[in-house]
Amino acid sequence: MSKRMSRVIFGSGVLVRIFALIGAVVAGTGQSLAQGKPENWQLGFQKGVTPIAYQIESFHNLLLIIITLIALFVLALLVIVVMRFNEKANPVPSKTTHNTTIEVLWTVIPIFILIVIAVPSFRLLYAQHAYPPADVTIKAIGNQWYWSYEYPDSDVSFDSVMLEDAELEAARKEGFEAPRLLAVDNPVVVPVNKVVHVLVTASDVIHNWTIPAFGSKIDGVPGRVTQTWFKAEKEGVYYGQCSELCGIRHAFMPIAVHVVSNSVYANWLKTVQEDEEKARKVLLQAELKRRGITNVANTEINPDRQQTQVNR
Ligand SMILES: [Cu+2]
Repeated sequence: MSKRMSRVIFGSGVLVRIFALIGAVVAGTGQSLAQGKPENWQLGFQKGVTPIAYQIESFHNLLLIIITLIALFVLALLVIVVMRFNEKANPVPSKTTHNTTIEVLWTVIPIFILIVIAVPSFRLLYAQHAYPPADVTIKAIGNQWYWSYEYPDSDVSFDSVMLEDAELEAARKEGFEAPRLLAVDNPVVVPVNKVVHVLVTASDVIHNWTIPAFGSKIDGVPGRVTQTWFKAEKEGVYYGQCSELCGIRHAFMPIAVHVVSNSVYANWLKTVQEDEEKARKVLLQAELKRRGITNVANTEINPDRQQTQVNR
């Protein structure tokens, strides 16, 4: 690389500015994003809320830096070749064919780069498959085109079907946030800061159980049980979509997970077996409280008087 070129690339702080920009975009999008669902004009990932999601994000950021540096380096070499070795600038080309030093370098340096990538990559892969003991186990069954869930330890099971537009309106009036194409009639409910194992299977074709904010994504295969795990560290409602082409309504079998406090979870688990409507109210109370909403018509109904207070 010529002295002039290297001054242009490294000396003037162009690289520093590029990384500052990338950093700003990554950090900025992370903060402004709605929690648990995609956002218009989103850049980067949904904000993660599990240890695995954090690890995926930092691995992604590392790779982004490495590929940016490599792309800039290759671009610089191309520019040098075009400028210095075109027919006009260099009418009599050199006949050099081998250079041992440079051949060793272009073999050894990529090996080091791959090792730098491999270490966090295998660490992440291991973490995804090293299951901490489960606090809650859920079975998710993919069907054309909705999900069924079972809580094997509590004898709870239900179907989870996407809300159509008319139903969305009703849910919003009730007080739920209910985003289009993501909200379902019966969401999965799990306690915050607890290890949840999800056993996934399917009844007809291959589906895929995915929650981006959890870093969870696993195929549900008929006749087999696959699994994933997550430990959500923040209360909220988290959405995902079936991520395996499974037929005509593939886009309309979303996954919704309510992460709630231990007491709300216990309350929900108790009520959902006897009275689904009451269980919905438990979730509604929790959601309203979390969002700091006080003036919704029917906020007074609740099973054990634990969530009467919706003020922050
Ligand atoms: Cu599917």
